[in-house]
Amino acid sequence: MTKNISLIGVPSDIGAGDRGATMGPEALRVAGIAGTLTKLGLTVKDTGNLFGPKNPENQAVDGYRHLRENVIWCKNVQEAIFNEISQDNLPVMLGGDHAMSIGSIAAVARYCASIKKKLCMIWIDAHSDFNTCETSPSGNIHGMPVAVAAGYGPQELLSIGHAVPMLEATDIYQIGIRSVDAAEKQLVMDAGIVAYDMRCIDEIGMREAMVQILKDVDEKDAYIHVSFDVDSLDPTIAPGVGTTIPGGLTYREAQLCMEMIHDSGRMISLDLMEVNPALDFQNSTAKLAIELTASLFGRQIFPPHNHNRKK
Ligand SMILES: [Mn+2]
Repeated sequence: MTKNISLIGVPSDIGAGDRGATMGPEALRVAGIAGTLTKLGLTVKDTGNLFGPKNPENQAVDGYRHLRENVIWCKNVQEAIFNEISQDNLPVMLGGDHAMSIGSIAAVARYCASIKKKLCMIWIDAHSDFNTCETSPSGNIHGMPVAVAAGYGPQELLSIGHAVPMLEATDIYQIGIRSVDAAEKQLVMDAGIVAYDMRCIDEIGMREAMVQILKDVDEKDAYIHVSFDVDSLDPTIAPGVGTTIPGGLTYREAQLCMEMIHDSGRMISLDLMEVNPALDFQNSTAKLAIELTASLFGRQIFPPHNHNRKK
């Protein structure tokens, strides 16, 4: 893994139902993301914020809210992230609503195609984000990015990628899922997404879930794009999101997930999404997101399995 991190602020709430994720990048900066990663021995460059259309707060048209504006934002994201990853930097997108991941996935998939490397994605979220205009009750595009990545969606969004699909549905691993719209559920299953929902995590535990996912990724010898929606976390520890759903990941479950992804050495890009300071309490959700990001980049209590040291 590269030691050079590029932070890319994407102050958009264009794809969300609630306003306020526009303030997410600044909340993550204020909570100290650059300093935290620097302390781990990484070189951190903050490239500033991208620009895009303002939120017109319109109603959905033909099943999509703000499709034109989303396309402009996601193209900007794609360009910026491709530029960073091509220079061997590890891009960290500071979101911003989760629709912006259409741009980051497009960039990373394009990069992996250019170096002939397989790409898998770990999608940590309360939601599958696998809606289409037919299944979405709201038309909010932040409920659609996984579908678009897997090849389901309007041409305007699909064409942001280098190919359709950007990556195979069977190379997408979801963790923390507990809210899926009725028609969306069928699509997720038909597409072949590997979804570790909350019941599954209850039953087998985060460790076993991650062992299974990372073994699969190992066998594919793939790089990993991590897309982390803070609404995957339980709302009692992460209140600053637009779509709080009870029964989410605990602090330790989330930490273990991140620690194990780090140990795989396969992560090449990261999205930190949906932090909404307007709904937060004393920036606690941004601070928590940074604690988890530190684990993703190698912060450890002790080296793994240090508890065996006396044997
Ligand atoms: Mn999401």
